[in-house]
Amino acid sequence: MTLLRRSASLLVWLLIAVAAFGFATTEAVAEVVSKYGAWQLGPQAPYSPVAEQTIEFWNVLLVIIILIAVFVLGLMAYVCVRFKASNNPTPTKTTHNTLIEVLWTAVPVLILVVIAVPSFKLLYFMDHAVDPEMTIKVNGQQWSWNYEYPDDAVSFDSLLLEPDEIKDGQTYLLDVDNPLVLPVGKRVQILLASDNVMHSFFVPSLMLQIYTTPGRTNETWVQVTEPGTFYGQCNQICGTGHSYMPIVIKALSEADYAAWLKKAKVEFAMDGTVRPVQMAVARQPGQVTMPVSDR
Ligand SMILES: [Cu+2]
Repeated sequence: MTLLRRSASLLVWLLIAVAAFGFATTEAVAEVVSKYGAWQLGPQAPYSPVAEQTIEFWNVLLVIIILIAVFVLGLMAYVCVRFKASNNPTPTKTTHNTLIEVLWTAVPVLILVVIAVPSFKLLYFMDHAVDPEMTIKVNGQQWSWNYEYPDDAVSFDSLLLEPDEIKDGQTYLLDVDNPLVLPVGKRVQILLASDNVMHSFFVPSLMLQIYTTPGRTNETWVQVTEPGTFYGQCNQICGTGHSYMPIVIKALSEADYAAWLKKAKVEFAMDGTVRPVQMAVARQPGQVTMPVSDR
């Protein structure tokens, strides 16, 4: 009996060990899938140099903000107790104190100057790619995104997947038919414009957030650090189809990217014609998403 019990418990432990090893290996091979989780607090994990530096700066600001909030709260609590009528029956008639007034002006200014230094450094760092290795053109449309690879004459629309097109592991309103595919580790210059109204190209885990504006070209850059899928959305209220133009960036290793590009050059070859400007199309009452022909 004991022998039976012992071998049963041994078997259970063996199964647990195998399961744990299985999890560990899938964990190591699994690619990054970056989207907001349920009950998530704070920003998404960073997967680009700009995102990494932004999160570092965000953490520094968090410490400064908490220190200031605790200091002000403590000061208020002290004043409430120390100077309440029962503890301080005859209040002083003081109205000015030069030292304190200079201090409460100078100290906040100093704090802002200290914050401004890393803030400007980061702003200039994220402004544009230094020596970009490739260029992507992003065009906002009503209501989808168009991606263009000018160096390779590749261009395609990226359309929302309708509920009946969603497969296992995909999310309605986040997944698209053709994601923007990028090679991992390459410094990519991104030029953005719009066909019609203002949109905003927003991918939080890569810290991309920039307007696409009709009639002008904006610039940003990205260098994805890990292979994976990174989700974002248009976050400028741009019209009735605003919720139906998510962004998916798929980062592939150099070899996988080369293989994708070879296929894309056939499937998404630019024919040299200029795309017509799309006009806004009113939706029918009760219609949930834009018909594909109108996007
Ligand atoms: Cu939009």
